[in-house]
Amino acid sequence: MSKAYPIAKERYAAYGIDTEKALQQLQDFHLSMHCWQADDVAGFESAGDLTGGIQATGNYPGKARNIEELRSDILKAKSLIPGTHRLNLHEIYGDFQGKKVDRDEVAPEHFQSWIEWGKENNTLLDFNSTSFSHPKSGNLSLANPDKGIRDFWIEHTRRCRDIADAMGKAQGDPCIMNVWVHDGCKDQSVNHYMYRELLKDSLDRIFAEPKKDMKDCIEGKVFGIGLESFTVGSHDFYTAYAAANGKIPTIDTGHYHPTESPADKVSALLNFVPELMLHVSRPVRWDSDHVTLMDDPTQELFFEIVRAGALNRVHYGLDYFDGAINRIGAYVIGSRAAQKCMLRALLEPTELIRKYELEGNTYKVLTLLEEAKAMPWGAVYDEFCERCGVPVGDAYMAEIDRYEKEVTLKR
Ligand code: RNT
Ligand code: ZN
Repeated sequence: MSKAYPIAKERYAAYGIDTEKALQQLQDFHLSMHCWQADDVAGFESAGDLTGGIQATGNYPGKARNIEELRSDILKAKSLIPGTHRLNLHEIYGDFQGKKVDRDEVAPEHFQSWIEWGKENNTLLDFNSTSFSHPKSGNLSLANPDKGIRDFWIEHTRRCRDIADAMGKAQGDPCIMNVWVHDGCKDQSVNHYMYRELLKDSLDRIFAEPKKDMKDCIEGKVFGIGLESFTVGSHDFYTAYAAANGKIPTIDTGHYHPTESPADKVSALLNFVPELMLHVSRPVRWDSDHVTLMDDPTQELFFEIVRAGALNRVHYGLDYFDGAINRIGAYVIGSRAAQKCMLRALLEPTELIRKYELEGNTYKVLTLLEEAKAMPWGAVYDEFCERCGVPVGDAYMAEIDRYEKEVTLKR
């Protein structure tokens, strides 16, 4: 145990906060690590370009080129992140054994080896359908007026639900499946209503079959690159759809207007939908998917979840893909940052602050919020790392550098 932890424990105890309880809660806090940081969202299907309004920039050497390398990188990252975490797979990361398996042909068998890998490595799996980077993607998939193309993507997404259900069943814990489609228009369009009607109809058909072992999430956004003028699946569209159909909205923190607060959506949405999925990311000027940091918007998001008493109503996915830096480092930094934000929220003397607020004593509210910022939460996080047997503080850099030298730079 570090010398700082007992002091931190005492300081928090003075506010009635039990750091041991917070450490236990942090142990029960599972991130869903996105597999796509390891290879800049390339997947194993083809060597085609990344399309669908998203973009990974940077050419840092050593990205994972196949399923073995990807698994090795994920395990390396996990070994440097305290706690136990899930893995979030996209459909294009199936174990296709070198065969061409089109998106409307994919089936649970292509994820059997992932299911086994998950079991062997104590990692629960989540899943995503994949509408981007495919010849039939174009600007419109599930909202495409061309029936053939629309049916193709409906079939794909239905099959993805079968896969997610098989994963959930095998792991004895629901697989959280996210549907994000890029559908939109680059320029002016007078058919907004029609596109949204088509998307709604596609979703109705996709979700028609009830599933036991998976949960459906739907993710909106403001715009995609090359699709700047109109997004079919906007925040309002999916919020209304989720509320009307008991589905889970996905809040991607990069998918809102720059002055809009994703954190403020937590308490609004949770009054109408059962659960939330998060894609924690860091937009820089646009939906750029930079590595998650302990910045104000991220911190505010976790405060809102804890203050709403909604810890168990949220699924904590990460979603960033920076091709410009060491990719293992990206995983470790972003995952630890999300955990630190969660820990700070767990250590907030919320009940006391609530009391002052209800008494109308704003100066005391502000005092406690300000003082909490300088409380020794870092010592509690270090203690968490130590108890989990992972490097404390920046000590993980040595292992990342070793792995880079011995493994990724040799690719
Ligand atoms: C794109 C969405 C989506 C993707 C991943 C790869 O804007 O955020 O979640 O980032 O599915
Ligand atoms: Zn996302």
